[in-house]
Amino acid sequence: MAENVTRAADVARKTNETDIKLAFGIDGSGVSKLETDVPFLNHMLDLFTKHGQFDLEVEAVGDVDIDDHHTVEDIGICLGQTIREALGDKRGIKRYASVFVPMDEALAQVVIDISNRPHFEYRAQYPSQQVGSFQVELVHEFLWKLALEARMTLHVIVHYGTNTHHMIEAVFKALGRALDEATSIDPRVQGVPSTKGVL
Ligand SMILES: [Mn+2]
Repeated sequence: MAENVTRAADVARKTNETDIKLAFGIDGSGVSKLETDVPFLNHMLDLFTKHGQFDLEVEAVGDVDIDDHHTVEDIGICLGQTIREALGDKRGIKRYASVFVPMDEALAQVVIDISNRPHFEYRAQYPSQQVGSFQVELVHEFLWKLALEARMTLHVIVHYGTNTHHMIEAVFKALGRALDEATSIDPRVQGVPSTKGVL
């Protein structure tokens, strides 16, 4: 990998619905600073950051008086944008990763290809549609926008589980570990890992 390059990016995004500042570092130390009005998302982003050994700072104000939808969606957009920007020309990265993570009775799998082709597949059946005040359908919204903006192929499968909180937690831990592996530098990789020569 390019010598002494810090793979990090930040973004500020303001709309009529949300106002978000987000900073993401790939080669971090697992530390997050999260100020959003969606506590369950804070919990998930904290796990993602810790298990991916990233750095993540989020300051988000949104129209949560309506519901959490716009805030969750727009944080997904911002995180995806910073992942893409931080990766730069993707020189030397492993590109692929497939990671299983259990959380007690739940098992999640996340498969990533940092492909420059946005694609999202999601197989998950949760026993409940609400965790605390958080709408479970927003997990789909977050992950899909993340994959779209990071321009990666993302497959998320929750194989089984009985506790919805555990199941989603396993997804975010697996996402952290998979993204960490796919973005990691393999010294054997010369240039960009594609027979096309570009990603
Ligand atoms: Mn938890």
